[in-house]
Amino acid sequence: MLKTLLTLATVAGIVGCSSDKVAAPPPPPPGPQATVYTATGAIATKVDEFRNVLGTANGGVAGEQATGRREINWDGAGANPFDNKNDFPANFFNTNVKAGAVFTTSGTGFRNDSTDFAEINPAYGAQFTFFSANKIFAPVGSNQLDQLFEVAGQPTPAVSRGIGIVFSDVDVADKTTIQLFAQDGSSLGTFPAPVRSDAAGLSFLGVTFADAIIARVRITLGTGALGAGVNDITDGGTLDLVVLDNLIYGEPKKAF
Ligand SMILES: [Ca+2]
Ligand SMILES: [Ca+2]
Repeated sequence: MLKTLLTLATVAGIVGCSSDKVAAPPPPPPGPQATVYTATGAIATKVDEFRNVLGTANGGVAGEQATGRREINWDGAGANPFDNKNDFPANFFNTNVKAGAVFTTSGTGFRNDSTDFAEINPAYGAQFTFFSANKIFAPVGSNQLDQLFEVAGQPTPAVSRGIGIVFSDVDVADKTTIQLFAQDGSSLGTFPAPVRSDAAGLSFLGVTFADAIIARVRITLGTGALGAGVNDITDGGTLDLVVLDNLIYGEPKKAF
């Protein structure tokens, strides 16, 4: 009798579970579809392809343009007074040059460098290289920075449809990334830069959307910050050090 009761209880339990079964919630609606461009080694062809996807170069023309792209290569003479120091102005590329980009970092500043950062650590001269001659860029005291968009020449928040970045010396997979955020702060995805495939060590990662929806770009460079006593993982150190060169982005459009 006891066995029968247990059996019935078991069956009842199974039936109970079955009747309590709740349909799985529907998957969240898909986010905006990203198109990703990557290259390593000889990256110039892919960089040009990305430029062409975004359209005409708008340089430092003030005011929102209907179409096209902006590009920061860090190499202009206007930046010379700030080069090879640790206080490159965060808003240089929307005040001195009206290109609609401003930067923030949890570190102590930014450095535009014409020596491959060899003045920070002589070993870096052999570690990093430029894509566009001859300056490259990194935050100081951090390996992370954010790029925000503004209407060119105005302190007006803006959004962009795409961002592409040239990196120097990506050695570890999935650590150097671009994370994109919409105007409401929601993530549009995190995209890894490809590991370098040759000694020159350049990598390219670009992401576009159909519409201008990117309000913030979080750039994470390898696994640690540059420093006098900090060597790259390929040079006796424990961190993957990475810096960046060209930033290419869709025309910043006033955010509403
Ligand atoms: Ca450059
Ligand atoms: Ca590295």
